Amino acid sequence: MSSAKIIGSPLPNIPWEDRPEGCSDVVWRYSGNPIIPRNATPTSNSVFNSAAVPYRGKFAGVFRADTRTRHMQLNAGFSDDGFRWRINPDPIQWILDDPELEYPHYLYDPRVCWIEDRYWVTWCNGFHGPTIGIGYTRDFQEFHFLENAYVPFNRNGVLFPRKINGRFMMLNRPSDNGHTPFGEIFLSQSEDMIHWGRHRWVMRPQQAWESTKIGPGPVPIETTEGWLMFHHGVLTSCNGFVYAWGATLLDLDKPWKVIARGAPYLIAPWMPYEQVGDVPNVTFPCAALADADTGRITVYYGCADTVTGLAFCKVDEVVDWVRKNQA
Ligand code: BMA
Repeated sequence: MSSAKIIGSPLPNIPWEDRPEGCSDVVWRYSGNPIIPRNATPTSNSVFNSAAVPYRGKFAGVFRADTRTRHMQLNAGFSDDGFRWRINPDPIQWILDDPELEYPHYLYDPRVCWIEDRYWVTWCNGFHGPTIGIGYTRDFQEFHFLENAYVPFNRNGVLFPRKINGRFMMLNRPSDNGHTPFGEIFLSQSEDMIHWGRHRWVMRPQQAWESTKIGPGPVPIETTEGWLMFHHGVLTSCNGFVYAWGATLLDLDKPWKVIARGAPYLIAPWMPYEQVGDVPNVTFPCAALADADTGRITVYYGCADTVTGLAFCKVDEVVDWVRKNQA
């Protein structure tokens, strides 16, 4: 068994449920899934692919709460325990620091990442096609939209939770304007969160379950054995896309270098709430909480583009699994 430990803060109130008896899976689902229903606000069509973080002893987050006009928007939300969420009925009103910036045409698949002094928010931003928008908040009330990191098209901008070698780093997934039939993971670097360059290639689809495209999921978790990255992978079946997720270890100093990659998926759409919804057969992780004291990790993932679920694992077990299940 690996002795991997989380490098980070304790989170004694991490939402948690022990692995069910008789289950030998490395990652297991919460028995109360889904935790957020599609009608969590009076006007929401669906609440999924969303990001939660520890906030002032409790939890806060940025939620993809598509409306009943099917507009894609982000709403802030709050929780005492990480399980039961109050999602604001109104979307985030972005403050544009540069008036020449265009107000986001649409917003989806947010990630939230605490770095140094604030919560950074990244999302897939409508800017004449999808690209990565970057904003920040300190209190989940006032949100500033800083800039688009890239020209279109890109999806899945995922920051690392600290500077590495003096630079901010962001995993991302160049794409096209539609339901992209390809996708590999890249990493871009920045000194100021505005200008992104020094692009490095990270990895391509490898296994059948991810053969169409892959993309980064939650903010990577720093461990004693490397950055633990969960990623989603997409298979094209005779009946459409199937979204599952797996895990990879990245080098701590050069996080574009893969140390070890688990070949099988960890979670795939097996449950009815993952198989039935607005987009069938989707499990899509966007956030993870981690407790450095116990090694517990809790993942928030979107289910069938409709509701939000939780899954659990332990850092030593998942790192061990990645190392033992390489292709
Ligand atoms: C992707 C994004 C995700 C979504 C997935 C499945 O391209 O739009 O938000 O979960 O497709 O529909």
